[in-house]
Order: sequence, then C-alpha cells, then structure tokens
Amino acid sequence: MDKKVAIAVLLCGLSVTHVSAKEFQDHTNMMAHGEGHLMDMDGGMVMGQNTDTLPGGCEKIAANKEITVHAGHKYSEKFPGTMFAFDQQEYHFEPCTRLTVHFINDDEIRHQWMMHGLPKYLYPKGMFHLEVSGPGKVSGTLILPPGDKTYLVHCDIAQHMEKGMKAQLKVGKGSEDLPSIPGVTGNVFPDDYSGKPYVPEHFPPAASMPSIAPAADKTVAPAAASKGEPAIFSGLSVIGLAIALVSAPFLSKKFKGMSAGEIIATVLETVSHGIGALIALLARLIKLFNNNKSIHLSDK
Ligand SMILES: [Cu+2]
Repeated sequence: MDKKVAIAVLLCGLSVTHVSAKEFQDHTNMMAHGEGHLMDMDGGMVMGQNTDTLPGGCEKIAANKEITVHAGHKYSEKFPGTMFAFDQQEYHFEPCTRLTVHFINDDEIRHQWMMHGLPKYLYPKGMFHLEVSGPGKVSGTLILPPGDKTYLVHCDIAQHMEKGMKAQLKVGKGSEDLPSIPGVTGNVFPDDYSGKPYVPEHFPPAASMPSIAPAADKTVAPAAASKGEPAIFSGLSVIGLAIALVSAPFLSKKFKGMSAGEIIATVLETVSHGIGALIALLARLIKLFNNNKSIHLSDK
C-alpha cells in the first residue's frame, strides 16, 4: 500500500513539473478599457494604442509599417555583461508613420516594449506600451509624431533595462543617440573587472559617448524669442516678458524636438487645463459661500 502511495506521489510530482512550462499564447482577444488600453487576464497588455488620430503637425499618414520584435534572454548573448535584450536595438521610421508592433516574448517571464517621450495630449503619460507575461505575442499600433526625434524603448520591469533590454527608435533623422544601447552606443558606466571601487574620475566620458544633456538653445518658445524686439513697454508686455524669461528654460526643454503643430497643441492643452483649474476653484468658492449662507439661515 505504501509503495502505491509513493508511486502516486511521484507521478503527481512528475506531471506537475511537466505542465509548469507555459505554452506560447497569442493575445488576440483582449478587452478594450478605453483610451487605447487593452488587456486580458493572461498578462497581455497594450497601452497608448492609436490607430487613427493624427498627431499635431501630421497632415496625413506618411506610411503604414509593421515590425516584429522579439524579447528574451537569448538575444543578450552577443552583448557581454547583459542578461536580457530585444532582437533589434535600433529602429528608423518616417515621421507620421502608422506603426504596428508585433511583440513576441520568448522567455518564461514578463517583458515589455515601452516607448517614451510621445506627446502627452495624444498618448497617456507620453507612452506606448506592449506587455506579455511568459511566452506569447501581443500586437499594438501607434502613429508616430512629426519631427526628428529619438525615442527611448525599453522594458520597465526592475533591472531589465539596466541588464540590456534597451533600444532607440529614431523618427526622421532622430535627435541624439541614447547611452548604453547594447551594440549601438557606449555605456555610461564602462565595464570594469579590476575589483577596485568605482571612481568617476578614472572614467572620463569617451568622445563617442552620446551626451544626454538637454540642448537649451534649440527651439526656444516664440514668446522668449521675441524678447529682443523693441516693444511698447506696457505693463502687460513687461509681465509677459518676465513670464517668458522665467519659463524659457522650462519651455525649451518641454518643446524640444516638437514641431510647431505639436507646440501649439501642447500650449492649448496647458491653457485648457489652467482654465479648468480656475473654474474648479471658482466653483469651490461659490459652494463655500453658499454653505456659509445656508448655515447662517439655519441659525435663524
Ligand atoms: Cu523585461
């Protein structure tokens, strides 16, 4: 009897290890949650999907492109010191391209293909995001903005980017190269196997290493650009000039790499948010005033 129980336990154990490997899953039946967010119960996700809204500054869809991207441990083998990688580290597309990405995860863990720096008026949090848990495939579509800009693509799972899952997507001519793209650009922290503690002075930045410092001189806001013009100094223009001077560094950073259309759309978005906040504040004041009045009346 004991022998039979032991065999049964052994068989159970063997069958459990046999089914533990997840089968490849094509995530084609996801639920749409609105605003381009699709998801299913098996770890498939798309965020920031946009198949038809043209970004500001795009007159039409310039091209329809499709790519298949693989993510997995095996793609990191050609990059010493890394653990994870995409099968490709650099992508180039024309501005205003409608891009469909088929993302395939070859590992038994969770991976993402996450693109950053997109205009926030069109893409929530400025992101386009594909995600698959375990071996499987998910597909999503976005429309790339106009202008020359380099976008960061990475896997945001803790340490996956630092361990190699990082790429760049250049729209048009791109803006700059991002650092630490395996096989493409130099590391911010070069590999060192000496065993000595890291001292920054011992690693002067290599000439080939791209700079990620924001270029403050480019695309300064029109308000700031007009400050040199002789103007009639009314009170309002002085206030406007002061605001422009204070906000110029912030705006140049914010608008870097954007087209005129995108800048206008972003400014309009900011203004509408400001008006919304003002209305909310007024509504609160009116409510406060009315509440005081009703308390006063009820005292009678
Ligand atoms: Cu990952």
